Amino acid sequence: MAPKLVIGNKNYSSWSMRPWIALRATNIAFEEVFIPLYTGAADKEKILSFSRSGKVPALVDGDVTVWDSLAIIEYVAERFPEARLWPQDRASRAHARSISAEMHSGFMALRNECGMNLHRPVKPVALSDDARANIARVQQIWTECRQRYGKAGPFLFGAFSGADAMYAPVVHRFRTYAIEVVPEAQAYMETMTALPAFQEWTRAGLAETLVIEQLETD
Ligand SMILES: N[C@@H](CCC(=O)N[C@@H](CS)C(=O)NCC(=O)O)C(=O)O
Repeated sequence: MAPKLVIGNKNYSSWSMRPWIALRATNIAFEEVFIPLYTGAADKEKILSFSRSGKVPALVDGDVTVWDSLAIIEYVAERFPEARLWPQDRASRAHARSISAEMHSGFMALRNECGMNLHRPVKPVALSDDARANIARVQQIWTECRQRYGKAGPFLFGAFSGADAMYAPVVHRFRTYAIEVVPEAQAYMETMTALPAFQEWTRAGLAETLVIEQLETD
């Protein structure tokens, strides 16, 4: 039986987007379970019925439940090795895991000030120094990856990997908040934007009509 991926609203849920893109871009069959976020106790109970963390995403694969985006990507990489979600070379794999963990545990200012919201009209926002530093660091990560692995393909490590999935929502954030980026970052954003899985998520997010007031930003 195909695993179930429990996700929130595609317009807003950047954590849901990461494992969803990892699965879809590598053609792994899965069933999607959508639970709207921040709608009240009933939907929260539904999330809790899948994951006691009370958060999405969660992946249910038979009697195994994995929650938290990066843990899901790691599980999927192990469960479906043919998907090659991490680079084959050990050093490159260590690099991919490092930048994925860095994304998972950091970039708080960018996250807080530029929340993912696909519907938001494209326009700049006043940013704190911390958010600017986060933006510079993301571009440094992307540029370094492209310089080191660019010959092998257009993604961060040449072929699509879990690291691209972890940074996918940032591509939306940079676009929506009209962040000026260096040419290497621009080229990488174009690669991600052209990825069919990225486009499918985006179309579905834009088709959603549910507005979550607390996630709406200027
Ligand atoms: N560290 C978690 C973060 C998960 C998270 O914060 N999910 C948000 C949606 S993007 C959520 O479930 N919020 C619902 C709630 O807190 O009730 C991960 O990587 O998956």
